[in-house]
Amino acid sequence: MFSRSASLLFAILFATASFASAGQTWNAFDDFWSKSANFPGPTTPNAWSYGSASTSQPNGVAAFTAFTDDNVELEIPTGGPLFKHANPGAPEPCVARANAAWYPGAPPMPPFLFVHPSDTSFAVVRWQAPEAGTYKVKASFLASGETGLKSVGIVRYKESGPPEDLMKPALINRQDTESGQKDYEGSVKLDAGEFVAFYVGNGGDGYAGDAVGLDAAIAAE
Ligand SMILES: [Ca+2]
Repeated sequence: MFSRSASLLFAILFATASFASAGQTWNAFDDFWSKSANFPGPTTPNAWSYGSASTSQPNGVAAFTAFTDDNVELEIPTGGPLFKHANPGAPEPCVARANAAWYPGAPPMPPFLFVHPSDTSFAVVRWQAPEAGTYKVKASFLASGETGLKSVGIVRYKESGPPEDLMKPALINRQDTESGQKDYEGSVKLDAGEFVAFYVGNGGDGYAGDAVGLDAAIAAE
């Protein structure tokens, strides 16, 4: 039987390991980092990153620019309006951590990240494979239902290498929708350092009603 301290040490070693063990999971909501000193911190540091990409790219990932702290929010205030901005005047695009209680009628579980693009950029939540392997990717995009189209999609890609190797077939090609939920579940073989990017755009109809909830988790198989 582990002592409490031994269990804690094991947990720390497991959390900081740079290799992927079968069954290891990465959850975008649980691992969300924040500028807030009160936030307990991600369970797997640096696994996820948050940023923007130009809408001139077909799948919105080729020119990823990491967000500054101003573009991430720790928590959406409970009881806030339905999928409105994290804070009035908050920078966009942005990503925030939202509670299920955030809006009326929200599914009780799981919690979602609030993902909001700008008029000119996708908002991107991405995860980088620590080593080559097969990973199970499970994600749901929940469109806000506000009037106006939004784009959602999932791509896998590399940031450098031969052009034909940079963008692999998308897990979900860009889809423009006004409401409803889009789910994905599948296993993908990834090279070390390859990204799986979940993105939200403005749907091609400009800036209106573009907020989307994202639940994303990845597990090593
Ligand atoms: Ca729109």
